Amino acid sequence: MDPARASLDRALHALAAIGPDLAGHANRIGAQLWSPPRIVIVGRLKAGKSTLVNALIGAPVAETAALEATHVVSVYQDGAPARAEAVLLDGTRRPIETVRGHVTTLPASADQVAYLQRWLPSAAIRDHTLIDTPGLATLTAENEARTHRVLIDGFEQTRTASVDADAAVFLFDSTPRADEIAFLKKLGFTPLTTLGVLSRADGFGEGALGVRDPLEHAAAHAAILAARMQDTVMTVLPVAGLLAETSHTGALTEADARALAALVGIEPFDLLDLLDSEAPDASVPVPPEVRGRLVDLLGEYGMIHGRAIAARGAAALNDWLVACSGVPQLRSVLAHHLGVFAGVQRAGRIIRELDLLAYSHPARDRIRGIVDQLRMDPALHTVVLFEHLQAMLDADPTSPVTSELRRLVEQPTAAGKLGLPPHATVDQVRAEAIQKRSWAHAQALSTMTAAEDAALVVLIRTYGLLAA
Ligand SMILES: Nc1nc2c(ncn2[C@@H]2O[C@H](COP(=O)(O)OP(=O)(O)OP(=O)(O)O)[C@@H](O)[C@H]2O)c(=O)[nH]1
Ligand SMILES: [Mg+2]
Repeated sequence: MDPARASLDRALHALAAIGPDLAGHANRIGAQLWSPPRIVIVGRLKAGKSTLVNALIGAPVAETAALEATHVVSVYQDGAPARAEAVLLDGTRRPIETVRGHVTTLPASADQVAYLQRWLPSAAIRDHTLIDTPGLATLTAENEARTHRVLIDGFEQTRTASVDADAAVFLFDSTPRADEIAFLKKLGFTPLTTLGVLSRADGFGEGALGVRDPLEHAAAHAAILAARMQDTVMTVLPVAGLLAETSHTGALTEADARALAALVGIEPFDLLDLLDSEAPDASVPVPPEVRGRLVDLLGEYGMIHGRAIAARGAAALNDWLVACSGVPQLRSVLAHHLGVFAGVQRAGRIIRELDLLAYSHPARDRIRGIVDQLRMDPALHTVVLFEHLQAMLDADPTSPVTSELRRLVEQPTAAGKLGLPPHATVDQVRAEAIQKRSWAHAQALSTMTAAEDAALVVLIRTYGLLAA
């Protein structure tokens, strides 16, 4: 068990020991402690959200289509047997039939459904639950309203119907629009709990026929966007969701590889022409319906550039698709960064739930004692810093206190937390910590907001710990 979780678990046991009604609260809050963080996938209509969800889960469970596909928020969590429930706006739950993993009919009209909960036995979602959402700025106004309701309105109001996400993956296929960024800000995530994804990397820029390789171009553009959007996202990763879905869900067959290999030697431009035509052509070894299947699986980029690799078989083609997809890098960021900060955010939420109890319950003094002890616990130091970072991002995002807090939370080593290079000596670390502590003391004499007041108290303590 990680130390932060162990401390929270101990606190919940102490809470339960106070009285029988508090045992109920401890169980309710403990359920959050033991469930994996929730990551919500948001973005423009048709950005490729559901395709990416399928790739990450490793099975084609979310509906994807060229027309608007996702109508209700869907929560995908690890669990057996595979099953689904609709959670209605009034909090009631209704089981839903699935046919080979697909939801066929809803048990109520879509505007009565808060979200769908799906359980799938999949190791890929053991560490974080994924939430697929309807596209933003959708063709139908109701869909956008539904995303707002579950993520924003529902967030504060109806606990039963709210989705309670801990982090977000924000998808866009070019430069994000101002209204999308504004929506994202409303969700209340921090840059540490928001990952940008430049989707459809295989069609980026001039696309498959362009002079510049779209994957390389997308990677370069993602780096530019990451620098420009650092107040909103931790980083931006290029992802080719279609190639990811095909290669991660086992869709590709040996027959597909053979058919693709047979198209080798055709000029790219002629190949795309051929893909557009339905007519059988005796000179082409691959019939139109197989060509159609290949485009659906691989897209234009995958077809043009995959042909030579396909000659080595489906496994080689699959490996190449995985490498092109950007999913290995995405998984790594999910595991080592976004997932970690989602866990920090989750721990903070648990502490705030305890705060609420301390305000409202007759045993408030003893509960307050438990919470105060938690906030001083070294295992939860990052969680406390993160709470202050959230408050400062609201109160004064450009304050130097905010950037100090962000670095302290984000960097794993003492040198990194102080903005020093990784090879800094112990003496350098101590000197810098002492200097920063003096700086924080000086800042505390003239603060601009209550949030800054509170944050500086914790900064001073943190630099003291680092100096020691
Ligand atoms: N070429 C290419 N096509 C993609 C990619 N990602 C998704 N698509 C296609 O784009 C279409 C829409 O993808 P979805 O995953 O349904 O998009 P979505 O964001 O979930 O859409 P809504 O739920 O309607 O908002 C599908 O036909 C996908 O096959 C990609 O990386 N490359
Ligand atoms: Mg979708």
